[in-house]
Amino acid sequence: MLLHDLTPGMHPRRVRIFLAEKGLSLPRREVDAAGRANQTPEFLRLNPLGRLPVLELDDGSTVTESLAICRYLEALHPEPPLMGRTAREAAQVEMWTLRMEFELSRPIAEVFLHGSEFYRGRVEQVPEVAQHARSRALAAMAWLDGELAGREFIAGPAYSMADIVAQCALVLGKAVGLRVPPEMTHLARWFAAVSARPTARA
Ligand SMILES: N[C@@H](CCC(=O)N[C@@H](CS)C(=O)NCC(=O)O)C(=O)O
Repeated sequence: MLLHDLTPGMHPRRVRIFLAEKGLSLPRREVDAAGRANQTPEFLRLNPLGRLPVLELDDGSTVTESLAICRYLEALHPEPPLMGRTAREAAQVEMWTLRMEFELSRPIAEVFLHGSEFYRGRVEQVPEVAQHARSRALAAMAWLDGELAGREFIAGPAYSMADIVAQCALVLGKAVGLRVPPEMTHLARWFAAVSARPTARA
C-alpha cells in the first residue's frame, strides 16, 4: 500500500493520526499540491477529484475519501478499535463522526476554501460563504462544548474516529483564526487532551 499524502492538509492528517493510533506505518508519498502536482494527469488517474489523501493498494486500485480509507484500515486492523466494537458502539461512533464531519469540519474547511491564498484561483471564492461558515463553525463549537461537559470523548468514554475528525478540524481552525474560545472550557479541555496524545502530530 502507498499513502499519497499532503502533510498540511486536514483530511490527510486524519489518516496519519488513525494509522499512528493503530501503531501502523505505511509508505508515504508527499504530493506537492501547492505546486499543483495533484492536478497532473498521473494524479488525476488516482483520484479524478484531484484531492488527498489517496490510498493506493497493491493491485493498483485506489481508495479515496479519508473516512473510507480509515474504514478500510479499521477492517484490516481492528485493534485498538477506533470505530466501535459492538453494533451499538459502531453506530454511536458513526453518528458522531458524521456530525463532526458536517457540523464542524465542513464549515471550518469552507472558511479555508473561501478565504485562503491556497485556494485562490483553484475554486470560486465567495467571501460571504467564508463569513457565514465562520459563524456556523463557532455555533458548532459551542454545541460541542456543551456535549463534552458530560463525557471524556466525543462519542463516549473512548477515543474514536469522531475525535480524530474534530481535532483535525480544530487544527485547521487555528490556522484560520477559529481558536477555541476560552469560555468553552469543556471543548478546551478535550482539545488539550487529544492534542497531547503522542499521535497528534503524526
Ligand atoms: N472529502 C475528502 C476531502 C479531501 C480534500 O479536500 N483534501 C484537500 C486537502 S485537506 C485537498 O486535497 N486539496 C487540494 C486541492 O483541492 O487542490 C476526504 O475526506 O478525503
